[in-house]
Amino acid sequence: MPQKFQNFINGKWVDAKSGKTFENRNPANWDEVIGIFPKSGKEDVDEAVKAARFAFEKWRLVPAPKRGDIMRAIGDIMVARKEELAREMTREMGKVLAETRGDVQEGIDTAYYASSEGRRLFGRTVPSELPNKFAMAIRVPIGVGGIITPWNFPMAIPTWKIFPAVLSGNTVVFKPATDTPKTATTLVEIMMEAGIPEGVVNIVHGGGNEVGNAITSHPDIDLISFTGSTAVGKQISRDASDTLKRVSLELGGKNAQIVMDDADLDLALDGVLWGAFGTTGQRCTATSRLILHEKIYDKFMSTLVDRTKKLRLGDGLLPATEVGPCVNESQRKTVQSYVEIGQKEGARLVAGGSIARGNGLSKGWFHEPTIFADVTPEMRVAKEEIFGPVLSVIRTKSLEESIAVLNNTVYGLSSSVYTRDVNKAFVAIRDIKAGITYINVPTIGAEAHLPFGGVKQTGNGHREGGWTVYDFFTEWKAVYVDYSGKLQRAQIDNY
Ligand code: UN1
Repeated sequence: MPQKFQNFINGKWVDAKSGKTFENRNPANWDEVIGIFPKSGKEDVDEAVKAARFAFEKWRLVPAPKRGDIMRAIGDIMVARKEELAREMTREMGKVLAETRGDVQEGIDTAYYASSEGRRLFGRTVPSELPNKFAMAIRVPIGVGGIITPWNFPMAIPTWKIFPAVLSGNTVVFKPATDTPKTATTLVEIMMEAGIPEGVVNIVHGGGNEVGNAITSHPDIDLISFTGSTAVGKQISRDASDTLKRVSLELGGKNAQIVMDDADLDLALDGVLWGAFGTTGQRCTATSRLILHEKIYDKFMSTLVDRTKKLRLGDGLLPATEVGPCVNESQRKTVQSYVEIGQKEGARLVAGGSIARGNGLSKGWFHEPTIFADVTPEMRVAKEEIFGPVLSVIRTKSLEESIAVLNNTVYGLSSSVYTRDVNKAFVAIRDIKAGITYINVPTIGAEAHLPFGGVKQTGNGHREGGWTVYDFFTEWKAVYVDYSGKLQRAQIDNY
């Protein structure tokens, strides 16, 4: 019998009020049920928000360094359980073990960063324009946060949001993706074990239409942090506008790697293979376009195609596997539909293009790593996010043209340039429109202590990661203390 899981509301494990459930299966072997989870609705969200609102009044008064101590304890538990967590995550969403270990590591890094931020949360003191008057700005927590997360980084992304939210003194209602409810549940268990008080973190499982919508339109939720598709992000933005919630959106990408003719081609090749087919292309930072200088185009393509065809697909728990399955059937269908679109548009299919069959692959959502050559910037496969193992290759003549092609998208998350010419590198850093630019590094692999996020339709201007995420989860309060003992009128008595 598959294990049954519950929501966690106000410190108690509970079923959905409706009693409904949904199943979660292993994408590498759909016969294997990971667990049965509550299919919650608005009434469950209401309970969770009530608990979070109540808990907030106490939690906001706990000194931030003390909250940081709990974060450190969370990190310590994650370190001790890293291998077990990674295995559970690979079973649940399919990416290879080395990558789920990395995903846990990002969570650990985020926990320790949050722990140390408990002793910073810096405000500012500034001089007042009047004598005997003190002026400062301090950070204060905001209230209840709605946390809505995707399946592709089932540990790291929830931690990016929940740890800084909670460290800052907020409480949260957490809705994880329905493809990765188990990892999310384990994360909540770890937080409780480390000493997070009841009501501070609540988890409500279920779909976007029921649980997600109830969160984004809830009058008693103050902020929303969401990672997912641009279409859903726009809808959240609209829903949240009625109650003027603060909203942080991390959305789609159509990231490109440029390879100049002066680049170290072996390095660039390793980079694009990892960026395009690591995580089966299912990262918002994945390399979806390769922009190749014409002088090296043919040579680079022939090795790229060879190496791509040799990539070993399989269950991510097996040590030889390099590329895991797509997360579910609908994701694989999207990939298949783009393979058709690319061919109809006249792109040349040079690797992959089909559902992967063969030993050990028949019961999973596997798709071959796929490359389209001779793609032009106007094709849909050059512009739209696919979120799967598909790479579109575009030929260019110069750095300027390469940057123009790279910028020719509504998205602006990650970008990469391979060159040995420092002048070219700095022109690229200046002119590329993206939240992240890598030089001689693939488009994936952001570190947890730097700002993470994108420009244009990749987001709405906020950043996760590092110190920047604390700007989202705190409000600035300006404080003036007049110790002159008399009424001093600013802008009037002093001028
Ligand atoms: C994502 O795909 O949503 O930079 C996050 C990276 C990872 C995070 C990806 N550290 O590729």
